[in-house]
This record gives sequence, structure tokens and C-alpha cells, in this order.
Amino acid sequence: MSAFKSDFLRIMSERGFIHQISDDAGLDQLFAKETVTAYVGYDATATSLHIGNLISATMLYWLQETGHRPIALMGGGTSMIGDPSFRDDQRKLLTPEAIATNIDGIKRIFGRILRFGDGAGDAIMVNNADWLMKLNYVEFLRDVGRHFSVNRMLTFDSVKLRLEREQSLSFLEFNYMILQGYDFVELSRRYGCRLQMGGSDQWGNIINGVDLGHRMGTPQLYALTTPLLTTSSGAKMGKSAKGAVWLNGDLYSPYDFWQYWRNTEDADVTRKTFEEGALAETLPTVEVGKADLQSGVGILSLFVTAGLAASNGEARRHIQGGAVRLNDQSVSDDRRLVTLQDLGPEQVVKLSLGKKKHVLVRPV
Ligand code: 383
Repeated sequence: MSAFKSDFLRIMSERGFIHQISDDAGLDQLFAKETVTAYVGYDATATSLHIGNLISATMLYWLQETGHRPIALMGGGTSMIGDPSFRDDQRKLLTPEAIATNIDGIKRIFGRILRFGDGAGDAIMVNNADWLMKLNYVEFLRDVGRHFSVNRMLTFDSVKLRLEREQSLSFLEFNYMILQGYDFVELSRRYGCRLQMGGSDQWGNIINGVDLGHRMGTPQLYALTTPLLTTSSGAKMGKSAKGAVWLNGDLYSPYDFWQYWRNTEDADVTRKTFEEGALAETLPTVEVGKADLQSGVGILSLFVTAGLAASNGEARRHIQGGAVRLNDQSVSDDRRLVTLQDLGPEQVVKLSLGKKKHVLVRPV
């Protein structure tokens, strides 16, 4: 299904972990040539993680399995503020004591997923309180704050929900993305970290770090997000009759955990089969000359041929809006050439517009 060279990205792509990557070719190159240090951050909002955090934690597991170095970042500092991304209300402020207790609970989970230590392939656990809590306000504004455009910050989807509903977004919360951006730069400086991963709700925060790194002179940084865990109706998954589905066994027993998955509705798990399994029988197909695909067809004109856009301009706007995927991977380059190399195991290329419109391209 994927054309990735590196083990890590190939496995992630085959298993459906990839939603968006900031520069997929560049990142693939990096993974293929060196040991990469990458991180995921977890705020200390409860004494345990829940199944919504499981995808990102599993990515850290695969990162280590494929010979790279994971960092599990505990958000001891960022939890003092609370991530406003995609929330329509302000979070309750957590006390420093609650944050410390929660971090202890969350740490226990990672001991079972990752191998920690001082060796080259060992995972690292850090707490951003170590650098965030001692920042000097004026210095920070001058060194870091000056690189952020408020105009641009206001355009991120993550805060739009609040702004559009004219609900208040406090200045405290508005600063969150700057702190998460700064973490990425700090981890790059301290540990040579090059990649930040997270759910698609974290895209804006992660991209802020990528841009900040560029302005502050780090090596190029990368962003990778996963789809969020949702039910077939699009609702976030993770609530059961017993409340949130926690990963710590003392909060949610292994028996209940098994039952939760066992009782999951068919419609919530069969979508994959429809979309990827019997591809050819279920989706509309257009035929394109093999010779054309051999030399490469531009993604814009292919979208027009497939009937997914009326013109190249419209196709370009879809790409700019982040709605275009090729073989389930998001496309950001409107000059991307589609070639025979993009054919999946079923000898077709899958084009998608948004979540619901898919067309298969078959070489003839
Ligand atoms: C803090 C500091 C960083 C980098 C990340 C963070 C936390 C981040 C956040 N993440 C969520 C959380 O903590 O709020 N701002 O519950 C969740 N993650 C992961 C994944 C997810 C996200 O921990 O999509 C689900 O689990 O990214 O909602 O420097």
C-alpha cells in the first residue's frame, strides 16, 4: 500500500496509523538513514491514560521496535495551563499536587510499553516542567514569543471552535501552543529529537514547533499525526457505561477492558474492510493508460479525470485545504506525480477527497 522505504513508516502506513506528515519523503529518508529520536507528549489530566492515548503510545512502541529512540514526554509544565485544542470549554485548572500524582500513574503505563534506560535504543521519559517552570517571562517573549504571529495562531482549527462560537479563549490557554512548540525545540536541543507525533487534534501544536525550530536554527523538524479513534458516526471513542476506558488496571479492570472491545459495534470496526479490503468491488474505478502512469500523471489532472474535481484549480484548492489523500495518505504537494510505483497490492491507486469520496485508478 505504501512506497515508504523505512521500516517505521512502512509499518505505520500498513497499519493505518498515518493521518498527516509534514514532509513524508524527507522523513522517510531520515528514518532510512539514521536512528531517529521522536516524541509524543501526554498531559497529566488524570491518574491514567485512556484508550484515546493508546494509538500514539503504540507508535512509540513501534518506533523502538524498528530501532529508533522514543521519548515519552510528561506534560508537567503544560498541564499547569491545559490544551484548549478542539475543546469548547475551558479545562479546570489542575493543582501542582494533582499533576504530580497523575504523572506517577501515567508513568507506570509506559513501563509496560517501552524499554527505558541509558543505552542507544532505550526510551527516555522527560517532564517539560524541567524547563517550562523556570522560564523568565520577558526573556521568553523576546526569544520565542517574537517568532509567533497572532494572526496565524488565530487561523488554527484547534482554537477556531472557541472563536467561532464566540466563547472565551483565555490568554493563558492561548499560550499553550507556544509552550508545546517550544518543547519541541528544547527536545531537539537536548536529545536531537527530530519528530513529534500525536493525534490529528495535535497538528497545529506540532506544526508550531516545526516552524519555531526553523526560526530558531534547529535541524529540520517533522510532524506526524494519527487519525483519532472514533466510532463509525465520528464520535470520539473511549466512553463506556463505566465511564472512560482507562489503561491502568486498577481503574478499569482487564476483564472490563476486554469486554469493551468485544462489545464494540460491527459498524465501528468493519469500515476498514470496506475501504481497504475488497477495494475493487466497492469503489468506483477509472482507467488510465499504463504508459501515462509509467511517466507519471500530475495529481491535479488525475483528480479531474477521476471526477473528484471539475478543474485543476479546484483540485489544488482541495489539496491546500488538506482534503486530498493518495492511498490513504494525505497529499500536500500539488505537483505530486502519480506513477506505477503508487499501485497497491490490488494493482490500483486509491484517490480520496475528504472522508467519503473515493475513486480507484486502474492502469490499462
Ligand atoms: C504537551 C506538551 C508537548 C507535547 C504534547 C503535549 C500534550 C498535548 C495533548 N495531548 C493529549 C493528551 O495529553 O493534549 N497537548 O491527552 C493526547 N495525547 C495523545 C495524542 C492525542 C492527544 O496525549 O491525540 C491522544 O493521545 O496526541 O489528544 O510538548
